[in-house]
Amino acid sequence: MSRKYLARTLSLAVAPVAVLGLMSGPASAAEVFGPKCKHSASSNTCLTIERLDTGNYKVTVGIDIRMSKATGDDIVAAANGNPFLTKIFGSDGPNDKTPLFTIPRPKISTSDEFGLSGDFVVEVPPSSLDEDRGSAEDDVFARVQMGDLRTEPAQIKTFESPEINESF
Ligand SMILES: [Ca+2]
Ligand SMILES: [Ca+2]
Repeated sequence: MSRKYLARTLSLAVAPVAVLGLMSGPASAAEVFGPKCKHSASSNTCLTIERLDTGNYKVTVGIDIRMSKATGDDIVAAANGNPFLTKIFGSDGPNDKTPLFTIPRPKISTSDEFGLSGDFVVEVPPSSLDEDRGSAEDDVFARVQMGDLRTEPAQIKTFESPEINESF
């Protein structure tokens, strides 16, 4: 390894620590769970949960569904601008899933690189994620449904993120 490369590697390794040092103020650093992503050849579905200084949680779901930009634009137009229905669920095993809340108003984009993409963000109180009351750990995941209304009947495709298992 050349000396120049080594020096660059060392400075890169040190940089993130310096940034973290600058960002952490007197308040405790924000706690982030995830992103937890389920990736396949045709889609990627991610869930991230971040504890805010207020005690609330910021819940973010992101999805990319592979297709051409043209197809994505057609699906969005056929659905009047929003083909998505996104909900956070609690899990108590494979046959026991309970919807907790919906995340409305996605930011939608289309591209040939990522296909049809949706970003969903909502801030909720801890009680919204406390699906196992009185127990230490809660099991939550995101379910995204995409409606393709170009055909009659409409086609609904369902995507799920992995679970985040934390005490909320
Ligand atoms: Ca549970
Ligand atoms: Ca709990």
